[in-house]
Amino acid sequence: MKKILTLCLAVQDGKILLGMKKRGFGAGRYNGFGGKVEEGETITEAARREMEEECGVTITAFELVGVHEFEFAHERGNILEVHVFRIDAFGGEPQETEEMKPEWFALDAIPYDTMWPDDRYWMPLFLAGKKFRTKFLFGEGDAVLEQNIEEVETL
Ligand code: 6U4
Repeated sequence: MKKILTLCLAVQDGKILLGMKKRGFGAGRYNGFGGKVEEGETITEAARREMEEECGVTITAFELVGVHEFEFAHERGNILEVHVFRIDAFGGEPQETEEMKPEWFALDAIPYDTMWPDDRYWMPLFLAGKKFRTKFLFGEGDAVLEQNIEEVETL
């Protein structure tokens, strides 16, 4: 089974916008904004909706830059396919919501220790403006057991 999710990362003036997830899957970690694609919506529509729901801003310029496939050792075959968008412009000011507390980080001070453990491996490609496809297998405590990161021309 495959679940399709979105992950939106806004970069502006040498900073990246992350959110501290306050509840649910990944709570206690900084991450981009996003979530499950709902029935009847496109992946792009889902990304827009999640940015509005989770930090109250409206995307005005974006690009799909990566696709991850995440799998957990305790449930092999259950794939999270996460579509990563770089958000180049948005309307409004990021606001704290019930789900996320937004915060800007300098690009050389990304809080990898409090993020998903895969992020430190692919974020450099993202920050270099590259496109990528990855596969990660997570074990106990979300440790990275296997990883494959491929730079691609198009997605
Ligand atoms: P509900 O329960 O419907 O509110 P929803 O907000 O739709 O959930 P959620 O919170 O499960 O979805 O989304 C998880 C978010 O975490 C998505 O943006 C994808 C992202 N994500 C999941 N695994 C990740 C990982 N290993 N590394 C990463 N982001 C991950 O950087």
